[in-house]
Amino acid sequence: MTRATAAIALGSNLGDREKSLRGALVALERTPGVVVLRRSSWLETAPVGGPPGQGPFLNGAVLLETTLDARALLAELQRIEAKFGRERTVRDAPRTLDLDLLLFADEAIDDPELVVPHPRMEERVFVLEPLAEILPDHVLAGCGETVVARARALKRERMSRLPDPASASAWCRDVIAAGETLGFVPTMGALHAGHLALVECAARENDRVCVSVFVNPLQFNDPRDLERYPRDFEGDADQLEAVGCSMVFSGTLAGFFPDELDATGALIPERLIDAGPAAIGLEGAHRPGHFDGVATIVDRLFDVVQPTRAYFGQKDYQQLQVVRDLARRRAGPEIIGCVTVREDSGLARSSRNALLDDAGRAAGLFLSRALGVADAAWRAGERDARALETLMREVLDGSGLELEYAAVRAARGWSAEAPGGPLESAVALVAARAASVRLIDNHVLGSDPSPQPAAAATGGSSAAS
Ligand code: PH2
Ligand code: MG
Ligand code: MG
Repeated sequence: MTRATAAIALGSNLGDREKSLRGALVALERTPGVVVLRRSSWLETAPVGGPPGQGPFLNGAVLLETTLDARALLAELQRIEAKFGRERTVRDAPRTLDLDLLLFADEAIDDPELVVPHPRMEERVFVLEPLAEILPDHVLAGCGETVVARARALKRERMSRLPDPASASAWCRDVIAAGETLGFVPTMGALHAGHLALVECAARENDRVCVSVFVNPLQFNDPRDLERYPRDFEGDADQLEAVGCSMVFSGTLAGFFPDELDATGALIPERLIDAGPAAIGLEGAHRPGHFDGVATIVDRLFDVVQPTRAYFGQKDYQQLQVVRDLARRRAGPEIIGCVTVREDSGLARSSRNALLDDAGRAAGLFLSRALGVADAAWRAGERDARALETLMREVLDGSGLELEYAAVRAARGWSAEAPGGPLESAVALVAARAASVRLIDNHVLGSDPSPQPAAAATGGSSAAS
């Protein structure tokens, strides 16, 4: 006798729904020629289609083995539906019990009264989500995806693309009012793997994720740098949608600061926020006003989004300290610093890397290499800041880079001041120009992963060859 495996969808949105589904399961188990192999949990789902005003469904799926053929099994399903008071009146009207044959062995049937595989199952989350529990790896004939993958893709919401802070603010308010947590990743666009890692982290830790894309003129010292900063909003948005972002928004300076611009369209100076002591020295010294511009826009973005948590890359180490101080002063949000994402070469991911030519890219590798040398010395016991800085400078000399600083600071209790005595925790920070492209990088000494790629860690001269 041939045995076929079949998958059945169960649904109910009338009467005692759970009793009907459980009863259907028992009736299936008692049907001669049918053995129930697996059942899903029952999932509450909103009604799709059908007359307005009907209540939510309880849906499930069952996998069974049968010696019946497909038509005989269908007749049994209809007998069980009738037993549980199913009436066939209006199409898709509320029903005490609906049993649909989804799959029958690998048969394709196209009769007036029976179509298998079920013709709409690949579009229906209320079918695929329970089915994913019992047949996750089954490949769907229409789309070629597995049941799990297809269910996940259908559940993923369309990402909202909003043009201004006002509409973003309304969207975020609805999310928070619904009791959901909201993760926020502020960016200047030109997104790379580093940004996407922040979004993925935010998506794991929050119900929803919102990203801003705004090239903030307040934080640029050099108008030429602002001018040529890479911009591609639609390209950025497509990447964000693929990693589970719920909403992306952009804006203009006037949109973020209505009524706070002067006649030339610049922000009135008294509106700038003082970034505080964390901004003194290093980046702050080389980019006057930069961190005030960062603090001002981040403070405004936090007002717009009101996030539960906000995510920043550790690549901008000093910025992370500035933002932590800002969030402390404002009493929120929670700030999460995420590990720097590097290319295989060791080069820290940055939007500005796109501006590097081949020579600049080769020179840029010396930054992570210098950090790697400091890291190795730290692991070997060196605790003197000066000595560590000297080691980094030796690597960077002759790199072709125009060095701005190679500094070691205490990692706990950040201060841009050079430390006095031996260090208990340390972060090494470097900034340099490759031709006109300014690059920065840093590493908390002794932390993993090391900034040096495995190949470069062995020999010191690989860069010159
Ligand atoms: N069944 C339908 C139409 N709409 N919606 C949900 N959530 N669950 C169902 O089982 C269902 C539906 C037609 O069979
Ligand atoms: Mg049906
Ligand atoms: Mg149905």
